[in-house]
Amino acid sequence: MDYKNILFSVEEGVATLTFNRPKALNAMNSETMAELLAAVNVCKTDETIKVLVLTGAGDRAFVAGADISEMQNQRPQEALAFMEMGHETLRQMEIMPKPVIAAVNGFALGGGTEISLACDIRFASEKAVFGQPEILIGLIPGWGGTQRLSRIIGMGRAKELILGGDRIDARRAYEIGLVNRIFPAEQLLPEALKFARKLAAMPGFAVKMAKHSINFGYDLPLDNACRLETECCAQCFSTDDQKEGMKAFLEKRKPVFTGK
Ligand code: CO8
Repeated sequence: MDYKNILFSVEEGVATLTFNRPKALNAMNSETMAELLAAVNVCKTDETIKVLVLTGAGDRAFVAGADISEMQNQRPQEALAFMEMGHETLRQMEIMPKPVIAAVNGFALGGGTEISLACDIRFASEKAVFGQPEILIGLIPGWGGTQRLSRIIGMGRAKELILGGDRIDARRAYEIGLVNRIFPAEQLLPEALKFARKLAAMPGFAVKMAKHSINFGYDLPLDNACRLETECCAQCFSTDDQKEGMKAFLEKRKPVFTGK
């Protein structure tokens, strides 16, 4: 697929997807959402891709939300279709059997915060700004914000952000557990890529099982969730990488993983 609104490249097992509509602060229109879904599908099926990193073009924004100019005149059915498309894309990305890192380099508002919430790990630049300002334009979050935000930062804090519509800076986002780490702006992408390369070198099946167990165990009763973990962990014992990892440990050498 030829992309118009994103840049997509792959190096050393790491795919980098850059939202590339800087004049609109990388606002997500339906065309960009379709491109994100297409790129997620490439990441899922291309065996050379081990990790996906998302970031925004320019120095101002990750994604400043869903495109308000596109949404302005939508009728409820059109808005519903746009929302469903966003939900489908973000869920596909969230459950993809490979890690996804958001490198949030500026405004991540509304749909921008929601995209980051569907990533496994959020790194932010000191300039990053998060928020769910939908209430200020007569909406509520429509791409998972009311659900994923409360699961990540807790219900009380999620309600404060969603009902109040305030923006928060990277420091506050870190304090409330919305972002994993903060970096000076120029170090954000290099650090995100460094961490991505580290994950790319991990035993791929174990990475897949860890993500699966966390994602699908989270909403289960504890006994069922622990059973799921047990099954995922047991499956790792069928891989060459498990044998190599344990053998290397006992031989006091670095393991050589093959992804099998
Ligand atoms: N959509 C469309 N265009 C945008 C958006 C956006 N979300 N954000 C910024 N832009 C555009 C501006 O219109 C402007 O364009 P132009 O130069 O042509 O006038 C350009 O980007 C630069 O923006 P500003 O001039 O406003 O720059 P400032 O530095 O003054 O302000 C802000 C930056 C604070 C980021 C400001 O642009 C802003 O508040 N943007 C909107 C943020 C927002 O409300 N986001 C949430 C949108 S709703 C949403 O995401 C819901 C998602 C799921 C629901 C789906 C329902 C169908």
